Order: sequence, then C-alpha cells, then structure tokens
Amino acid sequence: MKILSPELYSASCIKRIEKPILTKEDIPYDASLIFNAGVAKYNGQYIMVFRNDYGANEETFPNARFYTSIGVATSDDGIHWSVRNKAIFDSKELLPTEEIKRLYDPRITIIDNKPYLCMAMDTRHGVRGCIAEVDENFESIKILSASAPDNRNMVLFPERINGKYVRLERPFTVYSRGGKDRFDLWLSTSPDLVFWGETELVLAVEDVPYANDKIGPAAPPIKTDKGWLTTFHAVDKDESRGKNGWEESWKKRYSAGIMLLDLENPTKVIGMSKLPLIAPQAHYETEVGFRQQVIFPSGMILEPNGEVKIYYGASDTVECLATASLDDLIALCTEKR
Ligand code: BMA
Repeated sequence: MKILSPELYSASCIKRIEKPILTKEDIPYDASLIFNAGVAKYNGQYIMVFRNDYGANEETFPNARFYTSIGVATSDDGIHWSVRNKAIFDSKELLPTEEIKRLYDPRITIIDNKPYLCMAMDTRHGVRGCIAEVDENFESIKILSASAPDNRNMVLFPERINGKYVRLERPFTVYSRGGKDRFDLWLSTSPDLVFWGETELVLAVEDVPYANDKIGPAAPPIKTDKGWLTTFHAVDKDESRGKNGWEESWKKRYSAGIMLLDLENPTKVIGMSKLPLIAPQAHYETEVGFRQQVIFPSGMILEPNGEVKIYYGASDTVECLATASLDDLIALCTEKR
C-alpha cells in the first residue's frame, strides 16, 4: 500500500459555510446523525433528501439498534432549511422479514423535469444500489431498478447521452482486486433506467494520488461547456489510525475529488485535480462525530452567477455546504501541475 501524506488540504477556491447547515437539532422527529444528503433545485426551490441514522448515541453504541430514515427539507436560498414533519422512508417501519433492510445516501437527479433518487439499499442478501422515482412533492418513492449485490453507490447524469440514461457507479470488486479494498469508479448506460449495461471503467483508485483504498461517485455531474464536472469520494486507509469517533477504531479518511468527463463519451476523463477538492479540516469534520475524517459530497448545484454549491456529509454526523466558482473548479481539473 502506498504511503500517503498525513495532511490533506482543501483546494484554495473552496469556501466553507462556517457551520453545518443541517444537524439533529433541526429535525422535528427522532434524529441523531444527519448526513450524505441529495440536493437539487426543483420547481423554484431547493430540495434536500437527507439520511438520518438514529436510535443510538455515543453512550449506547454499539449495543443499541440503528434505524435509518430519509427526511425531506426545502429552502429558498440553499443555505437555510425547513424540515418536513415526516420522513419519506423509515427503516423502523419495515418488518424484520422484509428483504429490504434500509435505504440510505440518497442523491437527487432531475431528468426532463422529473426527480429521481439513487440510493444505497441494504437487503437481507447483500448491499444493492437502487434507482427510484419520486413524486413531484417528494412524498413517496417508487423503486424502478436495483443492481445485483455489491454495487450500492451510484449517481445519474441529468440528461440522456446519445439517447441513453447514464450512471456512475462503484461496484465492490472483492475477488478480482486481490482480496484488498481496491474499488474503482465505473459507468453504465440504460435505455429505460431499468436495464443497465455497456459498463466501462472511468477512474481507478490508483489514478487518485490521495486514495489508497477506494473511490466512488459523489454528487450527480453538472454539464459545462468544457465537459461533465463531477465530484467523487476518495478514501485512504492507515492502519495506525485508532479511536476516531464512536467506534473502537476507524482507519479511513474520506476526501472529495473533482474531475471533468467528456460530454459525448463520459467514460473518458478529460482532466482531474491531482489534489483533493475538499479534505477534512474543520473541527466538525475532524474532531467530533460518529466517524471523524469523513467528507462525503452528494449534491452539487450550479447557480446562474457561476457559483457552485457543494453539499457534503461530514463525519457521518452533520450536513455541510461549501462553494466555489465554476471557473476555479474547471481550472483545478485542467491545469497542469
Ligand atoms: C461509506 C458509506 C457512506 C459513509 C462512509 C463513511 O461506505 O457507508 O454512507 O458516509 O462509508 O462512513
């Protein structure tokens, strides 16, 4: 395993909103860890679907049972949120015999003015990724398709490319990569959001200088005239890391990366920043929470003035926002270093 720099820093163009934008205190029902939210602009407002792991706290962990709900919040400015009184999904309501155990890490993509969610789905027979449609009020979810197990992390592009729906995904290739965590980012296409194929590798973990473990899709890509701009999460593991959050030991660090993909053939990486876009640095990203040192982006919005809002879960505990200009983000992907 290659040795990685102990310190990682966020790109200088990244401006953090100085405190988390959504925490358990904002939730009008049982809530504990609020993170990894999908965010989009839809019908004149910002809409967020967020993950809430609840039922345990630092004192009761690991003996108390975790439940996961998916909540909905709306906003006029993308910064201040009003949370709906009821979650759209709650694993506590599932029967123990049901095949699905929970849904989590929702990402929103609007295609032809219709909202879709990509979610991780734990089942009694493996972790899967599912694609669901949501009604226009974000009140109900209908699952359209689910992957074979060990492929739970996916995002949809906001439009068809060459007539097909496209998703980025990260299968857990447990056997073929030597039994180690070496998990890469792939792309598949579909005529109908149900049947997926034409699967190709996009980016391998060894292509990312600040990852030695796995990479995976983050927020759904945004279209620019230079290419599809897309974030990804990048994980480095260090066996010397010890207690770092609620668990006995947490050895991973999650950072965010950024790259540009070809508009016509998005399996082709046009450019990628050799340094992280967002690395854990703020105290709520490094010193407190369930799993510290975790940045997990899952929403990105391009504003008409060229500002890009990047929403990310921090420490699997709170939801945060950082901004940067589109030009700076593209420069990060294209400049020679
Ligand atoms: C990943 C996912 C994410 C989580 C991250 C860090 O494998 O489970 O939901 O944010 O681990 O714990």
